[in-house]
Amino acid sequence: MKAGTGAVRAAETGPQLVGQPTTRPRTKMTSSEAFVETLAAEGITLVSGIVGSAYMDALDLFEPAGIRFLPVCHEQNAIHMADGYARITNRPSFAIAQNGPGITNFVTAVAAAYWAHTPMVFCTPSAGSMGIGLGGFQETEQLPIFSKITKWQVQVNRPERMAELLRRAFYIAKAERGPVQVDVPRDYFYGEIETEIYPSETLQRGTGSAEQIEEAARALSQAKFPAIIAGGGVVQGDAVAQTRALAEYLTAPVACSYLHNDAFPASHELASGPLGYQGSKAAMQLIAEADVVLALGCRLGPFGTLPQYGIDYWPKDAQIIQVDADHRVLGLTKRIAIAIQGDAAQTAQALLERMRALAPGRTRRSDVLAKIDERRKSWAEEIERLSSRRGEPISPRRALKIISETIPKDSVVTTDIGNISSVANSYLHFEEPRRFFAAMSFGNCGYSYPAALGAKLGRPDLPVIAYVGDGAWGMSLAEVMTAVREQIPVVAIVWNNREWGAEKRNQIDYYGNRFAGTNLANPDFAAVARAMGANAAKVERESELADTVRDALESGKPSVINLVVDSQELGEPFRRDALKKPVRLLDRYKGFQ
Ligand SMILES: Cc1ncc(C[n+]2csc(CCOP(=O)(O)OP(=O)(O)O)c2C)c(N)n1
Ligand SMILES: [Mg+2]
Repeated sequence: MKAGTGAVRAAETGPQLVGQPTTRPRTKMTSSEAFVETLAAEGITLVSGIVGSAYMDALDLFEPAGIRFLPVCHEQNAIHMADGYARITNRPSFAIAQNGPGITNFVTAVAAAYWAHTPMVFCTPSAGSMGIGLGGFQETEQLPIFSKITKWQVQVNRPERMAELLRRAFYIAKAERGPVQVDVPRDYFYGEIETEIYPSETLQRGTGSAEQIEEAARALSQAKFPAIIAGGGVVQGDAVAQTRALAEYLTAPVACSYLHNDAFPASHELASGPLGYQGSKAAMQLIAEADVVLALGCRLGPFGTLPQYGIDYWPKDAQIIQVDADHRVLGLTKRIAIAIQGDAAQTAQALLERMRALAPGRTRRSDVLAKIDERRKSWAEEIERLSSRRGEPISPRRALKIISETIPKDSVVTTDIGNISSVANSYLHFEEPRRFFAAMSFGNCGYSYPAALGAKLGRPDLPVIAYVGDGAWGMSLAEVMTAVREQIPVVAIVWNNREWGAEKRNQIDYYGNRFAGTNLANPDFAAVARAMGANAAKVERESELADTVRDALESGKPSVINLVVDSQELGEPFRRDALKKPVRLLDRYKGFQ
């Protein structure tokens, strides 16, 4: 092994310029060696994918370079796994597959990672440079496919540039937080080159201008009822402490943006819960009253700020201060009074310092604390009432409540797209950031299990639980074989309501109970999982649920719980905003109103 490689394999805080493996000055090596050396220099110790001849020369060097190759059953899941891994470690991850079909299998998951702002680099080996355009075997143009779902794309146009372009990809994945594609004509994994190996830089972001901080600090200080929305940027930017200090200074309620329930400690007296679908009514009521809203590390996504429970809570007359690392999301969906491109932690800190200078002796506002407490209690009581129905089959809400009370406080939960996974938003509370990984706004079924596998690989010390609907489970269950082979002890809870429930709800509300394509006929998922070598149980009675979940977590084995729930208790349609009552003009469809 070369001097320097093998050091700092599992960097905790992301690639650093000091202490990482480097090979300087320019040294003779093969381009496959440059490839794995660059990955090692970036702190990559795990690569997910499916084996393929296209990159076999580099693959052969993964192990000696200190990289674990994690083979999956479908390439989509390699990217979801990399997504979960990057989100939990807060470091960029890496995936690779065979040119052509292996790469097109990546697409859905890359789109999901793009909208989840997940930093990752994925390598797409492509047709050999002398065969491009001939349609020889496993060829398709691989750059246009990903052009709208990547932060940057590059094709290694000469083997000599392997290290340089791969390093650049990592820089952009971190700086712009999203997937970056490195396409490598497969013959460029071969050949002797001279190159240097060193890690990419990590961008440090600031706080916007001094004038903006002054203006925002004044607006917040003078507000009658300031409120804060903590978004994904608070999680990714390690800004919880600064957000909390700012909120405490202001006595401002803090809502988490949609599916970022881990952006603020749920037990804190100022926490009001998550916004968005099946979010907290308390959070919505409190935001509705605000005259100044600080949206911190938050793009104010349109779906996450839609009216819910019939409450159009967005405060239209409030002054909105939006802070985000990505200038492109500023003012995108809402009218903003002060738009700051900045790091969430540093900006929160700067705002607090400036406000303290303006008004050092600000007192805690007991009226606000009492209001938050009252709203939170009333929402908690409503959830309690909604979750009170006992009997078999178990009601999904009852099960959601029992499970959330059973799993250890520091658990990581991933959720899928589906009715029950989405209703889970009302039940999942977190004290620490990077504990909740939902499918985010690309909204693809099939996210949560592979993402949970990646999360567990990133933080083996934490319990990791995936919530998956039975429909979505059909897209993911093959990966139980991966979990068993690679010993990844994630607990999957499969919500078995024998239907694609979220879509069925639309048929109930809009399509006269005509259930085209929404009924499922499932095998016993526990028996299937057991046949794959996993620990598994079928749960039909409420009395068995908590113990089964506890046993699965304690087993230390990949586990699948086939949780049979009733199909009556479905939430609001997910997309009431986008559906219309059917209109039929042709006679033969008249009955389908
Ligand atoms: C890849 C993909 N295909 C289809 C959809 C449309 N879709 C949204 S929710 C849903 C139903 C999910 O059913 P299930 O996983 O059983 O969960 P449930 O709603 O029953 O809780 C479907 C099909 C989607 N979001 N993603
Ligand atoms: Mg279902």
